[in-house]
Order: sequence, then structure tokens, then C-alpha cells
Amino acid sequence: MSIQTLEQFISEQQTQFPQAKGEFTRLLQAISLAAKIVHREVNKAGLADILGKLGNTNVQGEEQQKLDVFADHYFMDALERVSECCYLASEEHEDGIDLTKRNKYAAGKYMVYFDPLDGSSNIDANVSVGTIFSIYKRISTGEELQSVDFSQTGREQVAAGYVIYGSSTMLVYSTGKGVNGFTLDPSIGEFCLSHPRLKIPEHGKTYSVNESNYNQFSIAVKQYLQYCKEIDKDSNRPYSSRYIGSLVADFHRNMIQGGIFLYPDTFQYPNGKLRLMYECNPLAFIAEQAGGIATTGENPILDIIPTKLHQRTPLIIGSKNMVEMVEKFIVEF
Ligand code: AHM
Ligand code: MG
Repeated sequence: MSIQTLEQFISEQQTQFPQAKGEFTRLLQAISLAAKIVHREVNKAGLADILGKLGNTNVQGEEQQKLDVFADHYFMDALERVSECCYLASEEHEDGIDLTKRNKYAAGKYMVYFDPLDGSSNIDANVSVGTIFSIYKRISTGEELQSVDFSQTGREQVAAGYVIYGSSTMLVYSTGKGVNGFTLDPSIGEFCLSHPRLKIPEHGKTYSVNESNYNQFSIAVKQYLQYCKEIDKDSNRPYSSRYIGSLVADFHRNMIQGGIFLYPDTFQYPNGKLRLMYECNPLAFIAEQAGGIATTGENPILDIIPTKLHQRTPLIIGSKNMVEMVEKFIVEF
């Protein structure tokens, strides 16, 4: 049996671009290194007594867990160290970090948005959590970053991916030429190619939504959820309901088995709960690259022009046929 590590895979991909200087390779290596460190911390969380809250609240007004802070630190540190980035933004910081202001000569051309530890409210219960990342190239050429750099839509991402710290740790990413998944082999400390050319099954039988918000959903979404519960042999309904409450874990299950995830707008979150730049855009990029769909219900997620770093959007994402069915309900109601 032959094993291909993430490092080997990236170098092989790079040979197709003889003009490449290895900057992107170093960027991905930094992400992979930080992911391994977070994997280590997540796995020893109980032992090291680092569970529980730190007592701070982040910019969203949510309590930070210690591991959020660790993960944020490791990713920031690894990304700053490789000097390939000009801008870093994390869910855990109110403002992005403009590295051109720190050292304009050392700043690289990549902008990275990330959620260092998504689903962190689940950590205490030993439920899978994840890291999500989104990479852009700056457009402006002057010394400082310009608004044109920040208003790129999700389609302009040069790469995006996620890491799931689950029963095994996996890194899944795309550079716009399909999606590949790598599983961490802790015995050798390497991510190994385990899921080449990942495709989301066109249809699934799992829907994933926080149904306690049902009364707050639009009629179209309510009707769709009723449809999921109807008995119909031909379409294999009722579908199963699975909601982990950890976006990466819910999304990853649907990637592998087929399914749909919905976080529509609610009274509490009139624009949806999930954040565009470091949760929805990267997963939408992966979904489309894997043959799935990601929409607000009205427009593709990847077409949204961002206006704020922490902006939120409704998200409906997953298997093509299932998302198209929700869209049908939306047009009808
Ligand atoms: P977080 O970034 O603060 O961890 O919040 C995002 C999480 C997602 O992982 C998950 O899909 C969602 O919040 C769950 O929200 P809810 O508890 O409202 O269902
Ligand atoms: Mg998050």
C-alpha cells in the first residue's frame, strides 16, 4: 500500500505550476502544522485540565473556551511565521490584522480568514469540533491593503478548507480543482491522502437543522422540513434528522454520506447565525467544488459581496438535489 502525505501531495500539485515560488505551499504547511498542534491539544483536553471557559467573551458576545484561545494563537502564530500573508482575520478578533502595517516589506500576498475552533460550545461534551479557513490573494498592489481586497466574493477564494477533530482528525481542502481529504496518522504525525477527489453524493437522506427554531422559520423552510418527514417510498422519506450543532461535523457528515444543512434566519439572528467570511464562504467553496450547492435561499453564498468582517448570512448547503428542493419550496411560497 502506498501512502501520500499532504506535503507530498502539495509538492506534486506545485510541479504543474513551474513559475510558482512555493509561497502557497508554505502557507498550507503552516495551516497543517497548526492543525496538528490543535489536534494534540483537543485530544489531551480532558487530561490537561484545559476544558472550561476562560472567562472572556469574544466579539460575538459568546464566551470563549480555553481551546478557542489556544487554537487561535497557534493558527495566528503559524501563519505569521511563514510571512506569506498580508492579512489575517479570525472569528476570535474584532478586527483583522493588517500585516502590511507591521512590516510592509515582509508581508506576503495572501489574506487568510479563519474560525480557529468552530463548535467550541461542544468541547466540554467531547463532541467533534473543527477549524475552517479561507484564502484569498490581495488584488491591490500599493503598500497598503485597499477596500477592493476586502470586498472579494467567495468565488475569488484561491483555496478553502476545514479540519475536523473527530474520531480521527481530517484536513479537507480545495484550490478550485476538486476537493481532497487527508487523515492524520498520529503515529507518523502526517496528514495522509485518504479521500481523493471527494464528491458530495447528489442526494442524501439526512437533514440537519436546529429544529427548536422551527417556529421562527419562513413558511418555505417549514414546508420543506414537513416534506422531509413525510412518508414516501420513492424518495426514501422520511429523511433522518441529524444535528450535532458543530458546523464542521454536520457538514463533513453530509460531504461523506449526502445530506443537507440549514441555518436559516431566525428572530434572534435575522441574517442567519453563521459568519460569511470564515464559516459559510469556505464551506460553500468546498461544497461547490464537490458538486454540491450552497445558498442563502435566494442567492449563491459565493456571490455575496462582503461588507463587514463578521457579517452573518443564512446558509443552506449540501447535496445538489436536496438544496434544489429547498429552492423549489422557496420559489413556491
Ligand atoms: P461558534 O462559531 O461560536 O462555535 O458557533 C457556530 C456554531 C456552528 O458550529 C453550529 O452549526 C452552530 O453554531 C450551532 O448553532 P445553534 O446552537 O444555534 O444550533
Ligand atoms: Mg464558528
